[in-house]
Amino acid sequence: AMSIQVFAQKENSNTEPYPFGNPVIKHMYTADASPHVMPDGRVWMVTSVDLDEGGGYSTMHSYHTFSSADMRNWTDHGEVFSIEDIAPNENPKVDDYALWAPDMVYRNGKYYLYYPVHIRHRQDLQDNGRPKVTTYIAVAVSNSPDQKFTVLKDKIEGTRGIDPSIFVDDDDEVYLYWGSHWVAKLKDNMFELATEPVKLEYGEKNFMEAPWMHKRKGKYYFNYHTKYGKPVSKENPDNIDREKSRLDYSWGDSPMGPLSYGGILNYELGYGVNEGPKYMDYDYVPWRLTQSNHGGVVTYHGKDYLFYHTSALSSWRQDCFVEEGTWTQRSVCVDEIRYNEDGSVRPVQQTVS
Ligand code: FUB
Repeated sequence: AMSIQVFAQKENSNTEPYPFGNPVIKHMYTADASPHVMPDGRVWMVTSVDLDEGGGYSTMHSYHTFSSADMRNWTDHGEVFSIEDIAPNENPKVDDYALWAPDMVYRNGKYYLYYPVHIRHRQDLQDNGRPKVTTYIAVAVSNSPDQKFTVLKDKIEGTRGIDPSIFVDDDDEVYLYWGSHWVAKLKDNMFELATEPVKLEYGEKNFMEAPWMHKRKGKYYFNYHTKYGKPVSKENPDNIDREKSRLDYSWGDSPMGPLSYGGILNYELGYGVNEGPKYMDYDYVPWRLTQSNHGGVVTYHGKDYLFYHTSALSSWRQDCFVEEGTWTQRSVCVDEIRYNEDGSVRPVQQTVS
């Protein structure tokens, strides 16, 4: 059985001791968790799947769903969708399909799985010699979140980009977010835009990907993966990217903006905000490098939980920390979000336990 070594932390902005057992999924690699409370009263998440052996983003070919009633113990409901479901007859020598960050929501008796279609056209090259890439959002449907989904609409017209996420407001309006902070309302049929897409104004210029909206006490919180940081190179292992896995948030009074910048939502394991090493002895923390992140927030029994991912598990297993494999051998983690009196967010430090 796999287990993760525990490194004691001196202090932490989250709950103590770490109640979630991060990463929460240890028998396989998962990323891009999208959590929602479903009618059975459990939290369900759909996740991307990274291969055991890694291999890069083009090897992401399926989604799993998981459910939990305590955020720590998760049931794996297995594969609910795969590349076979969208491109059964494709000749892989022509196009490469990949399944990146999805979302799954319940609506009017059915479950809807939003996924980005990501196609690399091997024979249609850009000027730089690399294959052209096409991306857009599509949706599949199922009667149950642990059953196979079938394609409902193979392209949602008006979308271009990756990372779809759904937010249902208290007035029952449904919003789809995707790509570079695009947002539009969805029609009742869940596969057509009801409004023209708009670029959400969020008060900063550090958006990279992974838009997600949640609401608390009438305020809208929009979180995203930032583009701060430098690349890590094998040749220069000291050139460590301190903020590659950082999530920020912006907030305001409308799900379509405008919003203003709020601050950091999630920062890398072991780092204090803007202060460099703080809690740990870095000679002994091999998993500090997380090459990506992707946030999802769910409110459950009155508390808000942030889902994110790290490379803690794969780094530990490989006993290495500048290994490209870990870029796509990621693991979903959960921590509670705490707020200040004025509603601003206390940054959540990534944990492992
Ligand atoms: O997991 C594949 C891609 O990496 C996602 O779509 C992005 O958000 C990033 O997590």
